[in-house]
Amino acid sequence: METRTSQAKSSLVGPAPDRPLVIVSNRLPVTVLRGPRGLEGRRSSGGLVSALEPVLLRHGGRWIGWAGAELRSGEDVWSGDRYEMEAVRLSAAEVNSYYHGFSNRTLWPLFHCFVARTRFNRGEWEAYERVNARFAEAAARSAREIGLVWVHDYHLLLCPQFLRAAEVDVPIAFFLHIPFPPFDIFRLLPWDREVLRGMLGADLVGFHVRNYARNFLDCVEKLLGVRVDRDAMLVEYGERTVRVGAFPIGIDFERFEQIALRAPRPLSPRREKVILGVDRLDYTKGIPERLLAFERLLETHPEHQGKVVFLELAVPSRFEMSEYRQLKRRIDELVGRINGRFATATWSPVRYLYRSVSAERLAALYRDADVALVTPLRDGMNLVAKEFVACQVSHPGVLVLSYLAGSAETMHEAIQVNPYDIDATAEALHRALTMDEAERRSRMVALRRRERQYDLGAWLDDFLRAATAGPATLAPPSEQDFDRWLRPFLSRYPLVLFLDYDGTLTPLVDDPRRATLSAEAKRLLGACVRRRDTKVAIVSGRSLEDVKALVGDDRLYYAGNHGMEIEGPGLAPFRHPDLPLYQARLGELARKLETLARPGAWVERKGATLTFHYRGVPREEREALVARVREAIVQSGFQARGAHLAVEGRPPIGWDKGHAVLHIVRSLYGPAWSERVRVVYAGDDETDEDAFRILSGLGITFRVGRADTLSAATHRLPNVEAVHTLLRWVAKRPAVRPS
Ligand code: ADQ
Repeated sequence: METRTSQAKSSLVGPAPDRPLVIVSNRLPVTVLRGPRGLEGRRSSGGLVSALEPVLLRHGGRWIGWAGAELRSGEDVWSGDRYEMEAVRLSAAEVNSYYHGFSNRTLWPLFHCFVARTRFNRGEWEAYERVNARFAEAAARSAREIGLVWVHDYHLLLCPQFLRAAEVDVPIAFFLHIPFPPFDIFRLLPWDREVLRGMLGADLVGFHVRNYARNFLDCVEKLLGVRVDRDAMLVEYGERTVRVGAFPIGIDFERFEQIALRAPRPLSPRREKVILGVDRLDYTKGIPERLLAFERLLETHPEHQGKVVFLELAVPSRFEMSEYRQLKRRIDELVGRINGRFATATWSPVRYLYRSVSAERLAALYRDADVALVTPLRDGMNLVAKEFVACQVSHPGVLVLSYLAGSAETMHEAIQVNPYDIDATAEALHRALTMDEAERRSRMVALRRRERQYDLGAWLDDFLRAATAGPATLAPPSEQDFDRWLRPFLSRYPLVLFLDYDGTLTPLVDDPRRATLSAEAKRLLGACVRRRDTKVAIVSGRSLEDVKALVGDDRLYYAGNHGMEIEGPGLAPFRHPDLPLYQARLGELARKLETLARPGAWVERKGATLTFHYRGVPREEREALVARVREAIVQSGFQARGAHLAVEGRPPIGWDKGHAVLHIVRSLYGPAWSERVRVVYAGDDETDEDAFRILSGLGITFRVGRADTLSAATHRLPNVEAVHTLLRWVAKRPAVRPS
């Protein structure tokens, strides 16, 4: 059984947070219409409203969302009894591109694994970004003196990141109501990384079931290279640790049960058994497949003919989209065909209602049904299965449930089916219709107990407690982590380990002249290079002489000046052949920059390149100074590149740390080096990105530092200590025998 919901059944809406909160969702709990007498509000009846309104009624706060009408300024905030509502204004074009377009034609089908129905359109993506930013702006304005901002669902995946950028200083939580797809489906989205970064703006990212949470962790690890802890469900992102969790939503069980107990009962006993289907009319719900399974039942078990009816209740949904209109036509045809084929003068096998029904009528239908046929082709959770169970207050019926619904992860006592398998679903229906009462009762009792216990209140308690639990931290990378990342890749090959110096082997310090290597780092480097199967190269922006002196071990390889000068054991010393061409001009540039130096700024001459340091210059003077330094560098025909509180001037030679890596491995192992040796690279600097890009697909690369900086590296490490752990693993790993 799913045990995430640790607190059993509680009062509707639990303890945390004790301050008001802001809920952000695509739709507000009212739909506003502009009628002849001005604006009129109609209460929305969706599941999201009934699930979330109790929190705002209890704690107060504000609900931010789209009202469904084009509003003018001044018309967009209302106060209710306990909370306020604020409408985000969207133009008709934005509704088209953000809502009908990117939300419902890209994310909805893709996240439900309907790849062939998914459309990718850059214009719609850009509108989605803009609208998400607007929702976040509205939420950020309201996010003062509150306990939490809680963002909902696939329409607003980028909203948490925009809130974070707006420096909202209360916890930000996000909950996804639909599935999160597996990595190989998710990566089809051209904006896959952007979406993940958007979601990771939150402190807590919640899903219905563990499987979706695991898919998310896979995607985050593989696409962003960030560290995740699968057991504790944590992601290291920037300077924060994001919690990820499974929170299976429940229903207001008691309310459904009470309505079912009170709802009028049929006057005479029914002649036929009833199979019930209840859905929003959506292609994910598997309505045609369900009709086909019922038809197959009548073919293969003709004894049910005349004795069973299938009642399908479908609420109209997204009728503006042609695929939904097509689906409706297909269902109409199937209903017609099955009735035409099997109906008699006194019996029609399928009854089909295309409308919404009242809560009371719905509860009575659930109560009196013999079988609920809930067979979505994919569904985040599916509340219908839970509502059916809550309303089973008379004779026990049977739940036939698709294993592709999130609810199947906990509703074990249902008869679970593959909804694509028409024969198997027909057989499951036969089994349900002929199941004896003792078995039906045992199954229903267990299903009801669980849903009563893990109801909507328990879900809210559980989520809000996690959302306001305070910061989490991921354990630092361990040798086991490196074992997992590196051992399969290294296999039985020798290793060349490339390391940047400042910020990678030693912490960044204010004065680079004081960045000495610790005794422990020296010892670890020594332990690595003592191995016959391992070579270590230091690749730095410092001059070759400087970095060699700082490390002080001549068993290592050194690439200075971003790789323009290289030396090491068994390697012919390398100086880029074009360097002499720039020597005189570099001297002139150094003199020019020296005229710009002042207290707290100085020029470092590094032979092939130079660096203008300005770390001691007062903050307010830096911007103007950097602009002048850059201008001088560019005017002299050199390239200016930003570094840590410094600007570097480099000759315009197409050569960087990536080229240096290739030069070293090719010189040592020949052009087919990738068949003889494995390469691992760790660096913390923008200039290391050149090496990460060149090594993509060829090596394993680690970007050291904040995990939310963009990087081409395959993995992230938080700090210098983690690099030392890498060295410890390299020094200790099983030896490779020379082949
Ligand atoms: P939905 O896709 O809307 O929700 P679901 O969970 O089944 O799917 O909820 C449908 C709701 O509509 C139920 O409360 C049901 O009672 C009601 N309904 C359906 N047909 C009706 C009818 N004819 N008349 C009246 N009411 C009707 C999304 C996700 C789900 C997830 C929920 C909640 O797609 O997977 O369970 O959010 O997170």
